[in-house]
Amino acid sequence: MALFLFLSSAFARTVTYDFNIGWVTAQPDGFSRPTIGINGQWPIPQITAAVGDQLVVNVKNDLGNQTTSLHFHGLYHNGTAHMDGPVGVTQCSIPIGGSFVYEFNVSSFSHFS
Ligand SMILES: [Cu+2]
Repeated sequence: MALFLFLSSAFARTVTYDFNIGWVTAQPDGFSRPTIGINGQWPIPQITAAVGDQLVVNVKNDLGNQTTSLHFHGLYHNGTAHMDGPVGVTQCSIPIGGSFVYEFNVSSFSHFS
């Protein structure tokens, strides 16, 4: 699951989110179906942080039938590659019922696509 991170300008701070990843019923393509959501929502909640902030995302895998992770696509992770999220690349998947804490300093975008 890739997250969109919206950056704003502010003094550096710690920004914390609690994300329970679980199934919701949604219509991502116009047809109602089981969809992976966060905190019972789809579209998933937005993360708002500023460059220089410390981002903490407490993730719980409540999917019940599959593993997961969060991937912070497009952000630099100099020194925190283990927090970037792609399964099998920088971390093992979060097991069913398991938790993982993502924590890193938000730097500028490398790209956004
Ligand atoms: Cu990516």
